[in-house]
Amino acid sequence: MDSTGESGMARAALQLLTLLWAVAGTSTQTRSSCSVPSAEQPLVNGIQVLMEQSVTSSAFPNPSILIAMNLAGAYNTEAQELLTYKLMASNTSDLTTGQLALTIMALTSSCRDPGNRIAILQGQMENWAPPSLDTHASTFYEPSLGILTLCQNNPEKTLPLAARFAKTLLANSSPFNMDTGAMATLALTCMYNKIPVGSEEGYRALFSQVLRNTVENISMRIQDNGIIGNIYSTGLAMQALSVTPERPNKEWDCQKTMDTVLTEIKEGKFHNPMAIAQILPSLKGKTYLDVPHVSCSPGHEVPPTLPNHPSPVPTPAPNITVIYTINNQLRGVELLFNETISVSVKRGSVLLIVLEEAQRKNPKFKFETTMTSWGPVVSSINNIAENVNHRTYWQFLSGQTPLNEGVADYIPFNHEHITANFTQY
Ligand code: B12
Ligand SMILES: *[C@@H]1O[C@H](CO)[C@@H](O)[C@H](O)[C@H]1NC(C)=O
Ligand SMILES: *[C@@H]1O[C@H](CO)[C@@H](O)[C@H](O)[C@H]1NC(C)=O
Ligand SMILES: *[C@@H]1O[C@H](CO)[C@@H](O)[C@H](O)[C@H]1NC(C)=O
Ligand SMILES: *[C@@H]1O[C@H](CO)[C@@H](O)[C@H](O)[C@H]1NC(C)=O
Ligand SMILES: *[C@@H]1O[C@H](CO)[C@@H](O)[C@H](O)[C@H]1NC(C)=O
Repeated sequence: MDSTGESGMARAALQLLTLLWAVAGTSTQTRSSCSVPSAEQPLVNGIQVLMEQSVTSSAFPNPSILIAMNLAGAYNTEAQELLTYKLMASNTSDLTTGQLALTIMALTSSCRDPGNRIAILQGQMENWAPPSLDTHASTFYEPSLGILTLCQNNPEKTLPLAARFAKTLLANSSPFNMDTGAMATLALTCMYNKIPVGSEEGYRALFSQVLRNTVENISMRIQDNGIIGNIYSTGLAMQALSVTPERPNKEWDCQKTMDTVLTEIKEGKFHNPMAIAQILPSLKGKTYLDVPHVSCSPGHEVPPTLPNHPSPVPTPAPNITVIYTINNQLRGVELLFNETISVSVKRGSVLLIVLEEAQRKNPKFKFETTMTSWGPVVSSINNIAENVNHRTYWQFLSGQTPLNEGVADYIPFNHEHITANFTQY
C-alpha cells in the first residue's frame, strides 16, 4: 500500500475516533487542543476584568456579557448579580428575537429560570418568515441565536423549526457571512447532537449538509496567521470549528489562531466589552453549547491580581487631519449628496470625534447615533436614516476598505480618508 493510502486510512480512522468522541459528548471540552500559555494568562484575565467593569447600574444590560462571564467563571460577583437581576426585570416585548435568545441563554447560564421567555421565542421562531433567496446572509444571525436557544431548551419541539431554518439557509444565494455562519454552525450542531432517536433520517442528512457547507466556508477563510474571517469574527469561528461534527477540509491549527488572538489582545484590539464577550469563551475552551451545563456554585473564582497601570500622564498630542466624505447615491432616496470636509482632531481621537468636529464646522454633516450592545451606531447623516425594512445603513470605509470597528472605537491616522456611504445589506 502506498503511503498516501496509508495516511488516508489513518486519517479516516482518526476522524472516526474524533467523531465517536464527539458523539460520546464531553461538551465542556473543545476537541482541537489549544490553550492559553500560562505566561499569557494575565492578558486574558485583564480583558475579562475590563469586560466585567463595563457592567454598571446605568449601563444597558448586555446578555452576551453575562454569558461570557458565566462561561469563563465570573470574578466580579456583584456585576454578575446586577446583570442577572436587570435581565430578569427587562421587558421582553422590547427585545428582538436575537436579544430574547441571548437573554434566555444569559439567564440559563446564571442558573435562573427564563420563565415564559422560551415560549415567546418559540412563537417568534414559528412566525419567522424566511427571507427571499438573495437576502444578505447576516439576516440569519438572529434566527441562528433563536434556534440555538430553543435547541438547548426543547430540541424535539425545535426540530421542524430548525429544519425550515436549515433549508432556507441552504437555498440562500448571497455571499457567506463569517459571524453568521459561525452562529448557524453552533445552532445546527446543537440540533444535530440532539436529534431524538427514531426521528426521520432526513433531519440528520439535512443538518449535516448545511454544516458541511458552513464549515467549508469557514475553513476557506482561515488566514495564514490563524485569524478566521477578521479578528472580531475569530472568537465565534473558533467556537464553531471546535464543536461541529463536520471536520474542516483545511487543517485548522487552533493554537496558531489562539496565539495570534493573544498578540492582537496585546496590541489593544479588545477593549470593546462586546468584542471581549465574543472572544473570551474560546480563550477559556468554552462555547455557547456549554451554556446549559454551567455550574453555579459560588465562590471558587479567585479574582486575579492585576498590575496597577499608572494613570497615563496627559501629554499634549499634536493634531492630525482627517478627510471625511458623506455620500448618498442610493437610487430611490430623495436627497442625493457627496460632500467632503477636512477636519483637525487630536491624534489618538476616535472617529466619533471627527464626526462631531465635522458637524460643528458644517451643519450638512449633522448625524445621529443609536446605542447598541457594540456601542453607538451612526444611524442618520444629513437627515438620511438607516432603515431595517429597506436594509439600508451607513457603511464606513477607509479609502475603499470597510472599517471593522465602529465610530466609537476606530482611531483614524493622519491624512486618512474616511467615507460614510449610504448603502444596502
Ligand atoms: C447584522 C450585522 C450588521 C447589520 C445590522 C443591521 C441589522 N438590523 O441586522 C449592518 C449591516 C447594518 C451592520 C453594520 C455595521 N457593522 Co455589523 N454586524 C452584524 C452582525 C453580523 C450581527 C449583529 C446582530 O444581529 N447581533 C445580534 C443582536 C441580537 O444583537 P444586537 O446587539 O441587538 O445587534 C445589533 C448590533 O450588533 C448592531 N450592530 C451591528 N453591527 C454593528 C457594528 C457596530 C460598530 C455597532 C456599534 C453596532 C452594530 O446592529 C444589530 C441589530 O440592530 C455582527 C456580528 C457579531 N459578531 O456580532 C456584525 C458586527 C457587530 N459588525 C461590525 C461592523 C464593523 C459593522 C460596521 C461598522 C461596518 C462598516 N464598515 O460600516 C457597520 C456599522 C456602521 C455604523 N453606521 O455605525 C463588527 C464589529 C466589530 C467591532 N469591533 O466593533 C461585527 C462584529 C462584524 C465583524 N466580525 O467584523 N452590521
Ligand atoms: C412592556 O412593554 C410593552 C410595550 O412596549 C407595554 O405595553 C407593557 O406594559 C410593558 N410591560 C411592563 C411590565 O413594563
Ligand atoms: C459555502 O460554500 C459552498 C461551496 O463552496 C456553497 O455551495 C454554499 O452555498 C456556501 N454558503 C454557505 C452559507 O454555506
Ligand atoms: C464624490 O466626490 C469626490 C470628490 O469630491 C469624487 O472623487 C467622487 O467621484 C464623487 N463620487 C460620486 C459617486 O459622485
Ligand atoms: C485640534 O483638535 C481639536 C479636537 O480634537 C479641535 O477642537 C482643535 O480646534 C484642533 N486644533 C487645531 C489647531 O486645529
Ligand atoms: C456606496 O454605495 C453605493 C450604493 O449602494 C454603491 O453603489 C457604491 O459601490 C458604494 N461605494 C463604495 C465605495 O462602497
